[in-house]
Amino acid sequence: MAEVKSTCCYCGVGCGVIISTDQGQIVGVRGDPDHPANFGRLCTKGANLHRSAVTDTRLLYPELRLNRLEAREKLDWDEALDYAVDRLATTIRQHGPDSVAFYVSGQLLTEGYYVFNKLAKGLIGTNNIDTNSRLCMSSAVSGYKKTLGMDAPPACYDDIEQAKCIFIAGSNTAYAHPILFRRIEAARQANPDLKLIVVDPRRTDTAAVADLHLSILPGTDVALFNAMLHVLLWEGLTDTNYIRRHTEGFEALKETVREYTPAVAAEICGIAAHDIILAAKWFGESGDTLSLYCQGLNQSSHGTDKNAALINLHLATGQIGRAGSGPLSLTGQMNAMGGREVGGMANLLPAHRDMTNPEHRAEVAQLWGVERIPEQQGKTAVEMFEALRQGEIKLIWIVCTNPALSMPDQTKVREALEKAEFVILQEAYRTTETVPYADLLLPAASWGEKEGTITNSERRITHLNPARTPPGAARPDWEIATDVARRLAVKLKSPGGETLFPYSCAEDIFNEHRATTHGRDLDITGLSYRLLEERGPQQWPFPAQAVRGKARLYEDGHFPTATGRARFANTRYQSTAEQTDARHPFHFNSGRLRDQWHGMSRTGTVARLFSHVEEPLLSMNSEDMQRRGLKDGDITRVSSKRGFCTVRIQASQEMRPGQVFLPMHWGSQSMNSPGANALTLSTFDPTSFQPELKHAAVSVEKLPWQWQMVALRRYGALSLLPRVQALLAQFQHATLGLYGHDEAVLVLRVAGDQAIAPELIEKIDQLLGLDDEDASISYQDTKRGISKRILVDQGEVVAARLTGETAARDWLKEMIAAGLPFEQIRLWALAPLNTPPVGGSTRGKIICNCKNVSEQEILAALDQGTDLAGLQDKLKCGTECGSCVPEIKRMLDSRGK
Ligand SMILES: Nc1nc2c(c(=O)[nH]1)N[C@H]1C(S)=C(S)[C@@H](COP(=O)(O)OP(=O)(O)OC[C@H]3O[C@@H](n4cnc5c(=O)[nH]c(N)nc54)[C@H](O)[C@@H]3O)O[C@H]1N2
Ligand SMILES: Nc1nc2c(c(=O)[nH]1)N[C@H]1C(S)=C(S)[C@@H](COP(=O)(O)OP(=O)(O)OC[C@H]3O[C@@H](n4cnc5c(=O)[nH]c(N)nc54)[C@H](O)[C@@H]3O)O[C@H]1N2
Ligand code: SF4
Ligand SMILES: [Mo]
Repeated sequence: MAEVKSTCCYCGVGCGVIISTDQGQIVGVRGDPDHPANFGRLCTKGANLHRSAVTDTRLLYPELRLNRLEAREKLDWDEALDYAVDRLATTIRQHGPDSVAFYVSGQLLTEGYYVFNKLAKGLIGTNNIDTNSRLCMSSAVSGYKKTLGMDAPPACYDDIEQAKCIFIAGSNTAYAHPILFRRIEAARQANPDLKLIVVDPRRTDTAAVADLHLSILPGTDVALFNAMLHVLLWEGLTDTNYIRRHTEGFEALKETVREYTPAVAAEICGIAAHDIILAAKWFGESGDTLSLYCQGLNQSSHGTDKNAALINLHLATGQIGRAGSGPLSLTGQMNAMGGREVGGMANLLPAHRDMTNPEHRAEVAQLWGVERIPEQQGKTAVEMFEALRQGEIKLIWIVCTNPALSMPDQTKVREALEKAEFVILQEAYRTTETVPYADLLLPAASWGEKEGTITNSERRITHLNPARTPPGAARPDWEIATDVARRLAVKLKSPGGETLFPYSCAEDIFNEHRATTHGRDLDITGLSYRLLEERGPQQWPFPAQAVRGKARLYEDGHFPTATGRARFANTRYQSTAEQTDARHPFHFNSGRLRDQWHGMSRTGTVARLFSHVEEPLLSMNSEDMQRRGLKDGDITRVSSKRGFCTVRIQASQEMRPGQVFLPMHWGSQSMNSPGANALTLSTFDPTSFQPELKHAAVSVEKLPWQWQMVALRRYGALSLLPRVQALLAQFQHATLGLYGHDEAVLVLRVAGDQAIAPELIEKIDQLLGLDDEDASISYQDTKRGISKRILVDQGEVVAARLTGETAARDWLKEMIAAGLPFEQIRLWALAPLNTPPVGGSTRGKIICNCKNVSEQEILAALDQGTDLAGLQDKLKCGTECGSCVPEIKRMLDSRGK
C-alpha cells in the first residue's frame, strides 16, 4: 500500500485528497487533513473518486478514422502524432493559421493549459484558443477587471468564519461547492448572529436554510443589487470615506440607482420590497459581508453587469480587502483559475496580460522567444463553433471538454462538428457525447495519473502527484501537446520553433509559467514544486523572497487600475435575451445536481452516485402541473425555438410558477436527445462572451405514451454502457444510468407511443445476455403486448427486461442489485401480471449516499418523532461527508421540526 497527495478533480473548492494505491491500483481516497481547502473533508463526489478510477469506459489507445462512415482504427502514438501534425500543417498551409482552433478546458492542469496556449499563439500564430471556462467564469473575469482592474478574487475561504453576513447570489453552494457549504454551516453554528442571504429563483437546499431567501425572477439580479445600493444610500450605510479615497465613478452610479427604489425593483424581481430593504440593511450594517456567487450571475447575456453590480455593493460599503468581507467569485472547475492565469483564452495572454495590449503582446513574444503574437482576438467558444459551422475554421482540437453536451444550442454545435474537416478529441473516456464526432481520438491520462498544479477559488495553488500510471496508452495532456508542438515546429520550418517546447517534465513547464508572472499581480516567482510539497498549497501572489502568499488583496485600498482606484460600474438592469410568450410560456433554467459532474463521464461510472437522482427530471411547480393535467413521472416534450427533449416531470417545491429546471448532466449518451442544451440559446454577454445558459423560453407538453420498456443488467454494467449508448438515438424516449451501492446495475428505461421494433428488443436482449435460452426465463403475452425476460445465474437474478408495462421495475432493480434468489419471484416471473408481487416494496430515493439511507427510511423515523441528532444516531445518515445534511434539514423543516 502507498499513499500519495493530490486534489479532487471536480469543483473549484480544490479539496486536497490522499490517494491510496495497492500494486499500482487506486484503492481508496480520503480528504487530506492538512489541506487548507477542506481540512480532511470530502463531499459525495470526492469521497467516491476511487470508485470512478475504473478503466472499463476509458479511452486506451489513439484511434483514427479517415472516412466518417467507417469505424475508427487503433494506432500507435507515433502514427497518431504524425497524422495530427500532418493535418494541422496542411490546413495551416492551405488556409492560414486561423483555420485551426483549440477548444480546451478549465479541468486541464496549469501545465497542460500553458503548453496548448503557447502552441496556438506562439507556434501556430492563431489566437483561436478558447475554453469551456467561457461558459463558466468569463463574466466573473470581466466583472473583476471592469471594477477592480484585474482578474483576482480578493477574499479567501477563511473569510467565511470571519464574516457577519454571507450573501450568496446565483450559487447553489450546498450542491456545487459542498465543502465550502460545510464551512458555512459550521460558521453559522459557531456564530448564530451570522446572517445568510441567498438570491436564487429556486428554493434550493442552499436557499432553504438561509435567513433570507430572495427568490427573484430569473435574470433580474442587477435590479436587485441596484435597489440594495439605493437603500444603502438612503439609510446612510455607504462608506463615504472609502468611496472618496479609493474609488471613482460613484456619482454616475448614484444617479442611476436613484430610480431603483425598492418598490420598482420589487416589481421587476417579483419579490417583496421589504425583503430588498432587509437584505440591504444586513449587507450594509454587518460591516463584514462576504459575497459568494457563481453561474446564476455569470451565465447571462449581461453577466458582466451582474458581477459588477454586486462588486459595486462591496465598494460602496468599503467591505473589501478586509477579513470577513469581499466579493468572492466561486470557480466552477478545479482549475478554472489556473487557465485564467496562463491566459489560455482567445482574448488573454499569460499572467493576466491582455491580447489587445500591444505592450503585453510584445512582452509575451519576448518571453517565448517568438517574433510576434498575432493581434487579432481569437474566436471565443460560441463564435468558434459558429466559425466551424460556417467553414471558416476547418480543424478543431478539443481537449478535456465535451462540447456536444455542454455548449448551448446543440443543433448548431453538432452541425459544426459534422461540417468540420477534421476533429481531434483528446479525452480520457470513450463514453462522451463528443466522441462520435471525433476523427482522431487521443487518450489522455486523468485523475490520479499525472503531475502538475491547479489553483482553486481562493487563488491557492496545489501540487498534484500521480498515484498510478495511466491505463493503456493514455498520456498526460501536456506531453501530448508538447509532442505535437515539437513535430509541428519542424514540419512548419518555423524559425526557432524546435526549441520552443523544451520540456521534459511538468515542472519545466511550471517554471516557465512562473517566469511569465514576474512583476504581475499574480507574481508566483517565490513558488516551486518543492516549496509546494514541503510547505503545502499556497495562495498567490507569492513573489520571490515572500514567506507566504496573500490571503486577501487590496487591503491598502490600492487597486491595479490606471489611477489606483477601483471603478464603480454604472450598471443598468436589462432583461434576459429570450422572453417567455404564449408559445413558450415557461422560463427554462438548468444547472447541477449534488452527486453528478457535468457530462457524467466519471460520476456516471459510480452506481451509488445515481441513487440521489436516477434520471433527468424536469422540475415544475405543482400548481403549474395541476393546471396542465401533469402528474409526477409523466413524460413531457420540452421545446424551445431551437430544439426539444423528452423528459419525465416532477412536482417541485423549489420552483416558482412559470419556471422549470432541468439538470445539465444528461446528454445524448445517457438519453435520446442532447438534453438541456437542445433548448438553450447561444446569445452571449457583449463583454465577457459568456453565453446565457441559464435562461430560455420553453413549452412543456405531456406525451401520452403508454408503451414502456425497462432493461436491467448486473455484472459488466460498465463495459456494456458504450454499446447501449449507441442505441439511444433509436428511441422516442430513453434514459440510461446505473443503480446500486457496490455492484452496478445498468438501467435502461424506454417509452414511446408504440412498441419498438422486435429487432431492437432482440438486440437489447443480446447485449444483456438475455438471449441465452437455457439460462433465461421468458413470459410473453403478445395480445396485451407484455413480455418479460429474466436471466438467472447461480440461482440469482442478474438481468431482466420488461416490455409493454413496467410497474415492477423499481422493485426488480433493487432485487437485482441486492442479488436476491430467483425463487422469490418464480411465480411472478411466469405470470401474466407485471405489477410487483405482494410484499415487493421499494426503497426509493437515497438521501445519504455514504451510509445508504433512503428518503423513506428517514421519513419513517421522522414519523416516530426523531430529530436530526436522533436520525444521525439511529440511521447514521449525514454523519460522513455531510452532503445530505441540508436535505435532511429540509425534510425536518417540512415536518415542523
Ligand atoms: N455537484 C456538482 N458540483 C459542481 C459541478 C457539477 O457538475 N456538479 N460543476 C462545477 C462547475 S464547473 C460550476 S461552474 C459550478 C456551478 O455552481 P453553481 O453556479 O452554484 O450551480 P448551478 O446549478 O449551475 O447554478 C446555480 C444557481 O443559479 C440559479 N439561477 C438561475 N438563474 C439565476 C438568476 O438569474 N439569478 C440568480 N441569482 N440565480 C439564478 C439556479 O437556479 C441555480 O440554483 O459548480 C461546480 N460544482
Ligand atoms: N445548460 C447548461 N449548460 C452548461 C452549464 C449549465 O449550467 N447549463 N454549465 C456550463 C459550465 S459552467 C461548464 S464548466 C461546462 C462543463 O462542460 P464540459 O467541459 O463539457 O464538462 P465535463 O463533463 O466536465 O468535460 C470534461 C471532459 O474531460 C474529460 N477528462 C477527464 N479528465 C481528463 C484529462 O485529464 N484530460 C483530458 N484530455 N480529458 C479529461 C472528461 O471525461 C470529460 O468528458 O458546461 C457548461 N454548460
Ligand atoms: S467540494 Fe467535493 S467536488 Fe469540490 S473539490 Fe471538494 S470533494 Fe471535490
Ligand atoms: Mo463551470
